[in-house]
This record gives sequence, structure tokens and C-alpha cells, in this order.
Amino acid sequence: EFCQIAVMKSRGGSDAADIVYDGVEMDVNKMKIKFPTQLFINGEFIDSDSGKFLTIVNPSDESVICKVQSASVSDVDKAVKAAKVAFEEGEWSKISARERGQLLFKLADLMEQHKEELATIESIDSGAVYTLALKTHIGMSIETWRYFAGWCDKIQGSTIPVSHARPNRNLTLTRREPIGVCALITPWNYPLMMLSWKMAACLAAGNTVVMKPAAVCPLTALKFAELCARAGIPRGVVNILPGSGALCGQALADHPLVRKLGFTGSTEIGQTIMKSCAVSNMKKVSLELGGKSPLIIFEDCDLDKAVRNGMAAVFFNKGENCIAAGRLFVEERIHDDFVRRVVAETKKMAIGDPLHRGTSHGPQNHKAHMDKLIEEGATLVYGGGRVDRKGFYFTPTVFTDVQDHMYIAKEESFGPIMIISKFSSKNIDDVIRRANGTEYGLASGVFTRDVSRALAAAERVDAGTVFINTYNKTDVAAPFGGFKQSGFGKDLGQEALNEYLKTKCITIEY
Ligand code: TAP
Repeated sequence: EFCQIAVMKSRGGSDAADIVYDGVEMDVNKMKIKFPTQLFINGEFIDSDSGKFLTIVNPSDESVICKVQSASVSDVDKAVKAAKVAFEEGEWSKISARERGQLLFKLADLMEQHKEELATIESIDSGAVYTLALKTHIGMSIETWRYFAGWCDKIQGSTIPVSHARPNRNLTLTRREPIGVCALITPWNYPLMMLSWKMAACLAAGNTVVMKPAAVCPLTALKFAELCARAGIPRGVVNILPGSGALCGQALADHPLVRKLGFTGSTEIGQTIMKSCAVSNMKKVSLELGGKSPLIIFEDCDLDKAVRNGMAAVFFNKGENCIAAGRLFVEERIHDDFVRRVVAETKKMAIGDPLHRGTSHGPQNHKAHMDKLIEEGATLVYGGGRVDRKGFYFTPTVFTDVQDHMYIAKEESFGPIMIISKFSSKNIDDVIRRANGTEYGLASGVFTRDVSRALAAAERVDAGTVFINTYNKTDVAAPFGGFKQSGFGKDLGQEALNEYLKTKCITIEY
């Protein structure tokens, strides 16, 4: 139901005691949820200049949830200018780093209080299975905010012994400073988590931000905007602009007052963005892009675990997972057994309504994405098409006998499709060469009980993440990001702060 909603906010932002927005209230998942449907600029929810909307569809039943304001180029300009004022003159620029941390902790607490609501919104918007949304999409988002809130007052420079200009003496020190107005552009697979991975580090470093969520899944970002206002994040510090990539995203990459752009998405759009950042004003850029991650399973592994983790490596979050194992290399002696077991387990996966607690596999995120998941080549041993029910459901799929040159072995599916080929233990160099035979380098995995073999593989695989005897084990404290055409610049961990800081070097003579 579309309505006007007023919610209390604690302090900061505009002078009014309440935040008012046009939004939606729904009874779903045995709870009341409400969220804004307007742009969030300078601490207020407002309509777009363009009068354009995004239509938001629930992928589990293809129903329209609501319409959301779609930002225009002039809305982007308005938001960037508000973020610039907030950075240079606002309360944000005056409070101490420790106070900044307290505000981010408060925001995390509010997210925690609303985690069921956020997970429900994520589920209806993106098709994420609710139980997973609660634990990962929302749970890891909250952890990310707390982790970076803790960093705020620990960002420090160094003192450096430089050569003296005799007879005088010199001292050099460095300051780690925020960059200014940052833009963030994120994809649809983990809407709130991708926002959090980038924005928490960005704000902890003291920047202000204009953020564009994916056009198909903007709802948790808008709920997050409401929580920012309620937490008392000063006006203009966080601006959220749902809109199209071609218009709103491009305007952010082109904007001369934006000094840094953090992007997660496809390699193709990453290239466009990097070019635009260079041409407009040489803005700093970090890119988390696609992957086709290899998972190498040796015959001496714990096979039960390899089957379980191998499936999770591919089917987690419906395969809409940037580090999904896009290529499984299974040693020939265990290959047939592995395939048999994987297919038996895959058949047992509970496909259905993502809000049902027993569901393990929900619908694909949106129709255009699902329509791309068509099989070709190789041997299809299970699945390979839509599930016969309403909603964008795709059967978890297994291909064997995949050759390295085939399209499905080279291009990311971003869907629940397992691609298996064999290798021989007689030629480990060969499987490493095949694993590295891609322009991507996001993640990788190895299953073996032989420590030397595991470490040798970890050393030689050219990817930003290597999992040994596990998969998908990301953590807010550990750096995450790819090599080669999977991009550069890390999310998470201390290293992520570097993406949102600049180092100033000060030399004193005395
Ligand atoms: P993209 O099509 O690249 O879209 C990502 C974001 O960029 C969206 O918000 C999109 O807007 C926007 N965009 C599109 N064109 C733009 C332009 N010209 N200028 C500025 N922004 C623009 O990717 P996707 O299909 O949403 O996401 C899937 C891809 O993301 C996969 O390849 C996956 O591997 C990758 N991914 C990587 C990671 C990491 S951490 N490496 C994590 C998740 C996903 P619209 O909403 O209008 O499309």
C-alpha cells in the first residue's frame, strides 16, 4: 500500500523532528514492513526531477511490489553538491573521528533492530532466501558497519626519518585524509551487503557519499537511508539515488566534483566506468568485477566435504555470487563418484518461496538475468531450465565433460550452473595452467588433505582469494577483491580503508 510515512529521528539532519517520506507499507512474512520509494538527498526524501520511476518486481511470483523514483542527471548533481557541502562545511567535517565511529555504531544497532524487516525486504526484492538474507545479506552488512565503525579513530599516519638539510633538522609525517565526495555503484546480487561493504569503509574514512543501488533492487538501500536519518547521520553525508546505470550511474562517473568511485559489477561496465573516471577528472576508482573462479578437487580430499562445499560454491545465493566457483576441476579417479553424489544432493534441494523457512533455493533475481541462463554444449546431467511454476525459478544445473574452450567454461553465468571437467593427478601443472587460463582472477578453491599440495596451489593460482578445504568463507576483517580483469582495490579488512583515503606528506624543518 502506497502511503505517507513519518518516522522519528534522533538528531542531526534537518531540524524537523520527524522524517517524512512517500513509501510503502506491507504485511508480509508475518510482519509489517515499510520503506521509502523516493530519492534520499541532503537528509530528505524527495521526488526525482525527471518524473520517472523504476518498477520493482517480486521475482518469486512476478508481482509488482511498487514504483520507486528514478534519479535524473540533475538529481545526481543536486546530491553531489549536497555531499560536497556536508564534507566541507557540515557537522560531519567538525566532529571527531571517535564521534564518527559512535554514529556508525548507532546505525549498526538500528540495522540490527530492523534486521528481520531488512531481510524480508531483501527477500521480496531480490529473491534471496529469507534465512540466508538474515544471516548473510543483512547479518554480514551489520558486522561490516560495526567492523568499520571501530576503525574510525584508528586511522593514523606515520613519522618518517628523512635526510636532514644540515645544519637544520627535518621531520616528515603523514596524514591519512578522506578524499571528499565518493560515489558508489553496486549490483543486484547482495543489494544491502554490497552497499555496506563499500559505504562503511568510505564513511569510516570520513568521506561523504552518493550511492546508486542496482535499478532492479533498490529497496533495502532506501530503508537504509531511513535508518541513516534516524541514526542522526548528518544531512548530506549519505545520499541514495535509485536510478538506471546508463543515466544516474554514468552521471556519477562523469561528475567533476566526485573524487572517488567505488564500483561492483560486471567487467564490461567496469571498463566503461574506468574510462569515464579518467576522462572526467581522473577520479580514483576501485573495481570489484566478474569472476570465473576455479575450484580444484584432488582425489585425496574429504569427499563428503568437497561435495557439500562444491555445491555451496556454485549454488549459494542461487549462483548469484561473484565468487561462485564457475569451473570445477575434479581429479579423474573421483570424478564419477563426485558427479553422482552432487547430482543426488542437488535433486534434494528445496526449491520454492524464498520466505518459507525450509527453502534452500529461491528464484533468480529478475527475468532478464534468468533468460540468459540457457545451456549450450557439454553434457547436461541435471537441470538446465526453468522450474514449472510462477516466478523466475531456474533448476540447479550440472554439466560434465566441459572443455576449456566452451562458452560455459569461459563466461560467468552468475546462476546455479555447475561446470565440471576432469584432470589427471599426473599433471598438476596442467590443472594450474587451466585454472589460470582466464582473464578473471577473483577467487579460487582447493580441496586436498595434502598441505604441501594445497599451499603450492594457493601460491600459483592467480586470484585475489584462495579457499582451502572450504569455500565462500569471507569475513569483514579479511580483504576481498580480484586480480586481472576481476578488478582492483579491496573491499573489507583494513586494506579497504586505503581505497577511501589519501596520504598527505608533511615535512617540517627546525
Ligand atoms: P552491471 O551490469 O555491471 O551493473 C552494476 C551496476 O552498474 C548497476 O548498478 C548498474 O545499473 C550500473 N551501471 C550500468 N551501466 C553503467 C554506466 N554506464 N555507468 C555507471 N554505472 C552503470 O552488473 P550486474 O549485472 O548488476 O551484476 C552482475 C555482475 O557483478 C557480475 O558480473 C558479477 O560478477 C559482478 N559482481 C562482482 C562482485 C565482486 S565483489 N567482484 C560482487 C557482486 C557482483 P543498472 O542497475 O541500471 O544495471
